[in-house]
Amino acid sequence: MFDRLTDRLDSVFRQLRGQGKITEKALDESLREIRRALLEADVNFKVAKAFLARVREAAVGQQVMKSLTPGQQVIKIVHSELVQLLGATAEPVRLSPHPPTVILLVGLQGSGKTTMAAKLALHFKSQGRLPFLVAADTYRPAAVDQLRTLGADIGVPVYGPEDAGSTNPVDICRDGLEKGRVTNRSLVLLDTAGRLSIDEEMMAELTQIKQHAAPHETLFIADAMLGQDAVETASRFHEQLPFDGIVLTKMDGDARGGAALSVREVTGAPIKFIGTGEKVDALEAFHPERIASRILGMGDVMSLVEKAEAAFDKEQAQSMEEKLRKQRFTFDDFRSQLQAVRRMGPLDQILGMIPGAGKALAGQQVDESALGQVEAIISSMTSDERTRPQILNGSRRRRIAKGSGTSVQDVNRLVKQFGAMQKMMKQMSKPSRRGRGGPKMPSLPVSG
Ligand SMILES: Nc1nc2c(ncn2[C@@H]2O[C@H](COP(=O)(O)OP(=O)(O)OP(=O)(O)O)[C@@H](O)[C@H]2O)c(=O)[nH]1
Ligand SMILES: [Mg+2]
Repeated sequence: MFDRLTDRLDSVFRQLRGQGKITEKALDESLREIRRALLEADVNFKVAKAFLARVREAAVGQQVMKSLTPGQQVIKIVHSELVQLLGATAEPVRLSPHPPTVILLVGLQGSGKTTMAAKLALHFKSQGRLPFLVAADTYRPAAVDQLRTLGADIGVPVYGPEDAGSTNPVDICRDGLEKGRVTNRSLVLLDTAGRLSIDEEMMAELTQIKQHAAPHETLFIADAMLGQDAVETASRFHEQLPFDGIVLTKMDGDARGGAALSVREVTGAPIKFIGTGEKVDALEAFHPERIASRILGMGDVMSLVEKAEAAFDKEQAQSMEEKLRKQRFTFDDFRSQLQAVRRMGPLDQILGMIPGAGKALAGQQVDESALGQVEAIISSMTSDERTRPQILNGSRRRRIAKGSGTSVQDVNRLVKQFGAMQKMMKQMSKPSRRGRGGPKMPSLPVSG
């Protein structure tokens, strides 16, 4: 997502960076280029225009900061205006102090409501909450089964009518909410039926559900691949049935990102989450600052850090760092890091967030099962072997291979790789070397 826009802006900025002094003419030339890049990214015309007016005003009125070149200042302004455009600060779903929090999902047919209901359920479940899914889609015969299957996959209970055809959605929501309450669920997600376009029947149905279920949050689910059409629909929908937030799905298929860049300004409603794939864990909380940095090519370091923090506990991370510095990294440490990395989610997604890594790894398969093998080998070692790998002679290696269901070659390879890794870590812990061959990061924009 945003790939093309990032490339275009990058070339504008490269020119700007090189200039010691910027004339108004040069500034306008750059702004024209940025405008073209935005329109190419399918950003709403009015939104692009207003955005550039704000950038221009800020740039012209700006005092010359000694620490920054004029080009860098413009980049910084574009970054902070981009953050504003995307909503300034992250607005998470507000959870009710009196559970269950009720969340209503609405949107057009095929926008990804049912998938998103499951994604959100998994998201909240992993935060230790007790989600409950309610299938209030009586429009499509298989809708209830679809949600049941997803619920079973993620281990979240689902309420649905026995006979969807003859039950009305308002009653389903009422019964589902009741079921959620008596079973002490802390969060109830109501999945509703979509239509091909905004029609009276759907709006009447949703308005009724909203009145009766009194949700704490109503989320509008929009397919980002539809670009400006999605923005237009969101805006019309919002006028008839006000919602609290927007969730953009299929961001993985939207290389341009126009919907994400326009929908906040057009509707006034915040984007709360984005869906980035068909799988139930392909969900990201929406952070304007991070998305802006991602668009400007800085990679989504913050999202990565957050995922890592959720997976590693802080103390563990600190003691690991200590060990790295003292070069006492063992197979035990290796194994627990491996486990933590796997908790972060699918590997290819994690790698995609590292600046520069996305492109470098494009098209390469990341083999998750190999990690399982590595874990098995390490688990077959004695604790002495894990702390002092140098004692791993031939007969020990044969025993380990047998115990882990692998071959001696597999064990040899791992021991060799581990040795190489220790060496690399030794180098990384020397500050003078850090970052030399690492991902390139522009010196600007700075945060704030
Ligand atoms: N690539 C991609 N596909 C998605 C994403 N979210 C949903 N989909 C796919 O989009 C299709 C429609 O998703 P659903 O969740 O069934 O959409 P819905 O809004 O519930 O559809 P109706 O109930 O018919 O209105 C499915 O094939 C999903 O797998 C996403 O973030 N990325
Ligand atoms: Mg559905």
